[in-house]
Amino acid sequence: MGGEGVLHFGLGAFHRAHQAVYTHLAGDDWGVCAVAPRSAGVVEALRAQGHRYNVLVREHDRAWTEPVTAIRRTLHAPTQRAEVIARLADPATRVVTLTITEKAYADTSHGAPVRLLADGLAARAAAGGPPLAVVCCDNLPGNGPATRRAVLTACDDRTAAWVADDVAFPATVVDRIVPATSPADHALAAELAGAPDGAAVVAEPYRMWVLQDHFPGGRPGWERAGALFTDDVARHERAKIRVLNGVHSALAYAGALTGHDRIDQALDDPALAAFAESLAHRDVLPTLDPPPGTDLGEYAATVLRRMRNPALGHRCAQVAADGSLKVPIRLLGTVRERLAAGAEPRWAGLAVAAWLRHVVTGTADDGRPVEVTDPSAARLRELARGEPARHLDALLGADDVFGHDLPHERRFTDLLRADLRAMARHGAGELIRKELTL
Ligand code: CS2
Repeated sequence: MGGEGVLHFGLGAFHRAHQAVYTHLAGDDWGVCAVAPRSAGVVEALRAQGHRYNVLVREHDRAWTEPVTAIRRTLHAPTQRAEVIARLADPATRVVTLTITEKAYADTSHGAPVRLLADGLAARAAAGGPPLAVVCCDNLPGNGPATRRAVLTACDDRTAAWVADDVAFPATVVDRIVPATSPADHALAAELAGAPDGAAVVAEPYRMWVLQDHFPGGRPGWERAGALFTDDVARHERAKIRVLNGVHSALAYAGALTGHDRIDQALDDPALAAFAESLAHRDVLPTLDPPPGTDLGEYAATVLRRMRNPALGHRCAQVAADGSLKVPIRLLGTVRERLAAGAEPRWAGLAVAAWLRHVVTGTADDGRPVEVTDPSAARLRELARGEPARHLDALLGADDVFGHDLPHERRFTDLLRADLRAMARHGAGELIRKELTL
């Protein structure tokens, strides 16, 4: 094959431990040209070692490295914009994958990945290029259509017409826990691989990828690496986003507020573990329709077991980041469906309250500051400035988060009000202990 075939946007750890691994293991001719939208660090590290790097797989006291050679070329978008556009227009590029984070899909400013993609597709359309697939590998619900909408919004009319006919946006679900690589991980990877590796990433052994098989320009044989192709992506997606990501976010906020640095440490706290179990089993699972052959109870148990892996060192602060974008996707779907079923979303509500307390106060139960990274933190704090009794009403007015429906759901707003009041008085830990250790 000429060129690499796959063009990827977002050179973070997740791509290197997920899609690049699948392409590597597919064992065919396909390779990846990976574009870094902002920082040059990983590009430089990869180039310095011929684009070869290791995934350091860690689980409890077991650790090993797996070399990955699927990335064959890297581009740094801020300094190589023309090359990125040319790659998108190149007929040899037949699949585009994206890991650009939830918040990037609404950003069409100059230099943003979606803008780059739209400009590149304009060049491809103008050259009468062959069809291709654009695959969103971020945790967005309905990620195929959502990406299509984002791209079409950024395109001029002529390109939009071409995109509508010639670009496929298959739905996918991605899963692998890939925390930030720590200095200790780098040292261990170097020891196990026998050489320093500036681009090593750390991951759990588990990985999963479900995709809709809609690739008009062809694709790597990812099924040989264990990917599942199905037309029924939606059921897998809901289960993954609501169980894994929903519980992850809940533990990240509750964990940070109660003084835990890492997700596995939060789960070692019996009250927080009971909270995670209740959220999964009592609120989330009743909203799900199991994918064929899946036992959702077992799935939830596996998810919690994976999160207990202490070797990953996954920090609550990392999972907590960008809550204003993650919470609506991960928890509010569960809240809405529980309400529609006439049930009280007790545990999903508590998770939302923990998020609000985290982002608005930035303070743990013991008075210490917690790390808050969220593009909406300042706006939400501004909303919660006035009279304390009015804070929640003001926050519920953030319709990008709560929509126009949830502020009118008394059952939900009463829960939030009571939980926020209890947390302000006694701390999140005390509330969770009281609710879960009866
Ligand atoms: C995590 C995810 O950081 C986060 O928000 O919930 O990155 C999670 O580890 C992955 O989605 C697992 O597939």
